[in-house]
Amino acid sequence: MNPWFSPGTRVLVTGGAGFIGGCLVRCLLQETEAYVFNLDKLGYASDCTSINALSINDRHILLPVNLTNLEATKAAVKESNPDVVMHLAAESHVDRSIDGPEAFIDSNVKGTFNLLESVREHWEALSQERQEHFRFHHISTDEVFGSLGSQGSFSETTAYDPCSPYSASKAASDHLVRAWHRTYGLPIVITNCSNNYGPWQFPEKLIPVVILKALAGEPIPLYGDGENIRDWLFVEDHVEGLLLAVTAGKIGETYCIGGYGERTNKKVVETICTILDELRPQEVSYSSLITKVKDRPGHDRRYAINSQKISNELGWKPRHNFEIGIRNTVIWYINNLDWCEKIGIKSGYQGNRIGTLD
Ligand code: NAD
Ligand code: TDX
Repeated sequence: MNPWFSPGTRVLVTGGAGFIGGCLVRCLLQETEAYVFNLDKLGYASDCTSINALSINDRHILLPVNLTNLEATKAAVKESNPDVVMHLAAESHVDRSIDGPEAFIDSNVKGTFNLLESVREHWEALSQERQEHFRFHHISTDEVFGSLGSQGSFSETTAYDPCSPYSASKAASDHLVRAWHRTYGLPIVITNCSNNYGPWQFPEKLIPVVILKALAGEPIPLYGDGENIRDWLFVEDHVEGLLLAVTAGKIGETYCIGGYGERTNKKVVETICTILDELRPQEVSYSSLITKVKDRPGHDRRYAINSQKISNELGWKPRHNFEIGIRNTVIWYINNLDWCEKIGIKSGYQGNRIGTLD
């Protein structure tokens, strides 16, 4: 681990009760001696089971705060008195953004604005030495760049062209963060990452949906023709990239993080079915459950990331290839069906199709 997170460093993570934030918090607690302040509104996708289960979690301080509340956000920043802010909190599911875009504007745009203003106030009052080491790291997505044709890939210089309310709200938040650097001098770093997968992902995203539908013997929904392409990255590899970017990245710069894992959705779903056929054999292959359903409105065709900048400048590369990562993920879900059931009940989400405009 980079020595920048020296013992006692105060890291404010927003969205640390979510899928990627949770992985980051666990990594910080296990591999550094930093204090981790976890600001999260504890929404439908939040869960701290994985953090609470760690043997070392006394440096984890949960701050149940909604970023849409400016006063509460200011108080949380004051209480955590951070050396580093890693901002992951966001409404994150494209299908939900189609049904209810306002929540995405509130959390992702207004929430980021409130956080930036609270952090700017904090940063301006720091001693010169702490100011010099301070970083605000904004965690974003490749979806801000829109949709690719069959060739090419996104990089740090790709023009923004978001298509969904979710990606438009993330694009807006990227612009705000960059503006707070250019106008007020806030020392920021931005990362834009491709699709993550792994343990503890809320079961509304493609990979857990497929595993759980298959195990329940229910139709596995494949949107449209199933030929849309995503660039899959194991969540721990993303977290390693985040830690490199925040500790060694250049102020004001953007780093794209991708998995070198381009697959059509059809291929991803078939791969999961093949693994399940081996681990939980049934008379008929799970692939017989794959069902083409109505397409997502505004469905981006293809994402792919060129990660050369973070590889060349910071030495990042993913450690898990898709075959290993997806197998471990399927095994994790098989062994944690009780968690899936609990979070389904707690959130009120039972795997029904959303975001069709019907
Ligand atoms: P997630 O939905 O699992 O977790 C997000 C967390 O943020 C939740 O715990 C939620 O309660 C919290 N949150 C949302 N709005 C908030 C608010 N107003 N105030 C406080 N907390 C709030 O999402 P994730 O998949 O872990 O994604 C984390 C971040 O990474 C997001 O910013 C997302 O845009 C970005 N990202 C995700 C992926 C991916 O594939 N999942 C890829 C690239 C980037
Ligand atoms: O049941 C499904 N069937 C299906 O075919 C679901 C849930 C999805 N899909 C398709 C839609 C996408 O082409 O699979 C692909 C992946 O879908 P999601 O898991 O919803 O992810 P995506 O829309 O690509 O966005 C994800 O990656 C970028 C995250 O949700 C975002 O938070 C991140 O920014």
